[in-house]
Amino acid sequence: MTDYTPSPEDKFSFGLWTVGWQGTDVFGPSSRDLLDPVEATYRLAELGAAAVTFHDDDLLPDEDERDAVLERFEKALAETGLAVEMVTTNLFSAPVFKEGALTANNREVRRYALAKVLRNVDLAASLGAKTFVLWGGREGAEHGAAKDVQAALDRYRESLDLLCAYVKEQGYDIRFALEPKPNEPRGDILLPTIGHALALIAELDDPSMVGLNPEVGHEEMAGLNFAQGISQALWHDKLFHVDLNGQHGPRFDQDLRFGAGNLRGAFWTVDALLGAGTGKAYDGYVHFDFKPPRAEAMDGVWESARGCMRNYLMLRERVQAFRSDPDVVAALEAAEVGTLRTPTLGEGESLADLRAASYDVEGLAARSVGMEALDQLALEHLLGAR
Ligand SMILES: [Mn+2]
Repeated sequence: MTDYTPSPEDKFSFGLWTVGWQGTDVFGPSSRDLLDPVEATYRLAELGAAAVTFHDDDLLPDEDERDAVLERFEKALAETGLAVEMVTTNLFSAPVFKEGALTANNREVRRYALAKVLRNVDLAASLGAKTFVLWGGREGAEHGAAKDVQAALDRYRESLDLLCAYVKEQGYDIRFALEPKPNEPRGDILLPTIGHALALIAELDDPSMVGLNPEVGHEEMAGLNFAQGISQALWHDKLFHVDLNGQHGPRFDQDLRFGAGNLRGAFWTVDALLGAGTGKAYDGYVHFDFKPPRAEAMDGVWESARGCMRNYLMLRERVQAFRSDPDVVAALEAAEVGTLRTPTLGEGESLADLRAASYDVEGLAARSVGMEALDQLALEHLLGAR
C-alpha cells in the first residue's frame, strides 16, 4: 500500500488545455480566468506529472508572441524536467474550420489546414515529442448529401500519406495517432470509433507510422467498451497513445476526471493497459484528457488533476492485487480463460479430423463457465473488500 503520490516513473501526462479549460460551454461564457500554460507546466510538475502535451493554439494563440512564449515554455521544461511527449494541432476552433479541415469541401481550407499541421509537426520535432495526435472534430457532417464520405476518406488518406512522407523526409522520430470520436462538435464525425480508424490506417502508404489515441469518453459515448477497444488496438500494435478520462454512458462528452463516471470500466481499462494478465501491455505515457467541471474554481481544477493520477494509481494497485490473488488465478482456470490461447485446430490435425471428432454437445451446453464467480472477485478487489 502506498500513499498514491504520483512520481515521474508513473509517466503521467496532461494536456495544457485540460487544467487550462476556462469552462466556456454552449450555454455560457468562461467561469475561470485564463491560466498561463507556462504556469500550468510548473504546477503539473509539482503534482507529479512527467510530461505535458498541447494543441498549437493552447500554447501559442498569439503569433506576435510566439518566440517569447516558446522561450518561457522551454525554460519551464528545463527547470521542471517535464517532457513534451505529444503535440496536436487545433483544426476545430477557428471559424475557418467550421466545415472541416483536412476533409473540408473547400480546397483552400484543406490546404491551409495541412500547412498548419506541417508547421506544428516541425514544432513537435523541435520539442522532442514522439507522438503527434490528429483529432478531426470538425471532419464530419450534420446532413446527408452535403458530405461525400468516400471523397472525404480519400482526402483524409491523402493528408496522412503526405504527413508521413514529410516526417520521413525530415528524419523526424514522430508517429501519428488518430483520435476517434462519434459526434461533438459535428453531428456525425468521420472515423467515429477505434474500429473505423484502424480500418483507415490499413489503407495508408505506410500503416506502421499511424496508430491510435483512443479516449475513454469518446468510445463510451458510442456505447462501446473502452477496455475491449484498446485491447484490440494493442493486438494490432496500434495503441500509440491514450486519453484517459471519465464518462457516464452515451450522453454529451463529459470529460470527467479519470475514475469518475464508469468506475468499473476504468478498472478494466487499467487492466487492459497493463496487458490484462498475459497480453501485450501499453508502454506509453498515461495521458489525461479531461475537463475540470465548469462549477469549480482553481482549487477544484488542481484537485481534479490530482484525482486523475491518484485514481489511476489506486486502480493499478487494485488490478495488480486482482491479477495476483490465488483465488483469481483459480477462478480464471475454472473459467477456462487461458484455454482460449490454444489454437482451435490441433497441430498436424486436418479439418476432416475436426469434423469427424465426436462432441458431447449436451455436456458442453450444461458446463459451468464460472464467470460470475470471477467477476465477483474483480468487484471485491475494486471495492477494497480483498
Ligand atoms: Mn472528450
